[in-house]
Amino acid sequence: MLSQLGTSRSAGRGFPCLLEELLSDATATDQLLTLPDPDAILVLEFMARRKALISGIAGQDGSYLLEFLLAKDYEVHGIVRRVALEDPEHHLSRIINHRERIHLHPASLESYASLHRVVEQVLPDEWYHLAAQSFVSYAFDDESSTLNTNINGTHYILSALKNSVPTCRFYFAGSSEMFGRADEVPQTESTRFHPRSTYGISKVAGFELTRNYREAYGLHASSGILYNHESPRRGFEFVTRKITSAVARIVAGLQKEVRLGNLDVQRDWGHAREYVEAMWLMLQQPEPDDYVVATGVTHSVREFAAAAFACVGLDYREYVKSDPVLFRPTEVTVLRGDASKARERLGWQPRTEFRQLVREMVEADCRSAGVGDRVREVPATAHEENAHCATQPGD
Ligand code: NDP
Ligand code: GDR
Repeated sequence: MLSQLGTSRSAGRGFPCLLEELLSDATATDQLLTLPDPDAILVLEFMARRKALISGIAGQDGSYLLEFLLAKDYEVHGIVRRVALEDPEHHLSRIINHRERIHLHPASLESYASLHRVVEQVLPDEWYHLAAQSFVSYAFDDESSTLNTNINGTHYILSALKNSVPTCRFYFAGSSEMFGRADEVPQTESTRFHPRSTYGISKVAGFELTRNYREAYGLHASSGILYNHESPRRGFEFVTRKITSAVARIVAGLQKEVRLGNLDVQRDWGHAREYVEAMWLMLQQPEPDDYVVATGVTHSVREFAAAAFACVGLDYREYVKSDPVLFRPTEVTVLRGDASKARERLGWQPRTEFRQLVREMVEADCRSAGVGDRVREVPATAHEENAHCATQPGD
């Protein structure tokens, strides 16, 4: 039986099932006992290798999470849309380097059948549900598809897990956009939700579905209420990457200016690489729960632009234009999270400061544009000294 473990595992049978079979098979147990220690340990390690499934594996967070899980020796599976498998160069650029080490499955949030099939094939130990229509502005252009994709997709996954592998631990990617026009600053897990877009509404629905499956069916289902987190892998439509890629193109002489919307909104920006660690920590807790994940420090879009242009010695005021066409019909003017619970219970805290994050993004974009040598050290500017803090990270 020991020799069959490999086949059984690739056929998608989970650790508890294999262990049960092994213990009920006297010959296999005897065989294991006679193996030299290192071999027996190898076999047990192989069997204990946990299986994680990431929906949205090809997105910013999915790409960091898969690297984090591979480093922890997980067997990593991911869901991508079929078109991504057909055209990996364009759709899988963030994860292409890991293609040989992960298992990709075609499925769509719009299709219960496709998600159910993947659940049955993989029988995961942990599911990180990151896939979503994640661009808030787009939610104003197409409310129905945002609601359908985000709400139904979450429901389909929870339902498939309940039916096929109820022991699987589940993470839902909630968002600070659920707070929207918040009654208080900073926001905690008990702040009332007041979403300002169908995106925010869809995330509140996903959050409530997750809570309901936890309470009704005993699923180990947790939600992270994550604030904006960025990186050089951020999509180009989000304001931070729009700014840093514009900086690089302007320096390279490919663009003259960048048009943004409301420059005065404030966000609590952290680094994506650190935020995926919080997701994992949530699923390692004995009990499922919900956690705010944030830095506790806010900056305005204007401050982000000033810091980004300063990295290449330019004054943002000469290049950034605020265009009312790009304002949102309902804006969330300020978001700042209080991650005390995550710090106390998960031992999580942010490590990258605002200026480091901006610089890392500008540097990466400038390198890609062939003007990496233009990035320089920038002293803290007045803008950054004016950062709005209710709680300093690490307090
Ligand atoms: P991305 O937009 O980078 O990634 C989202 C992923 O979801 C993409 O890989 C996308 O695939 C996939 N996806 C979208 N629609 C579908 C669909 N119908 N079927 C299958 N897959 C689909 O987002 P992030 O990585 O930044 O965020 C991850 C999650 O966290 C999202 O749910 C987001 O809403 C949430 N979140 C993000 C925050 C942030 O600041 N980054 C903050 C709080 C919450 P494709 O490439 O094919 O479109
Ligand atoms: P957000 O991120 O909507 O917070 O959602 P985004 O970067 O799109 O906007 C942040 C703030 O900047 C303002 N803004 C602009 N935004 C964009 N995209 N383009 C512009 O030109 C521009 N000018 C000003 C916006 O109005 C907004 O106030 C992100 C996503 O990752 C969500 O999935 C996630 O849930 C939230 O963060 C937390």
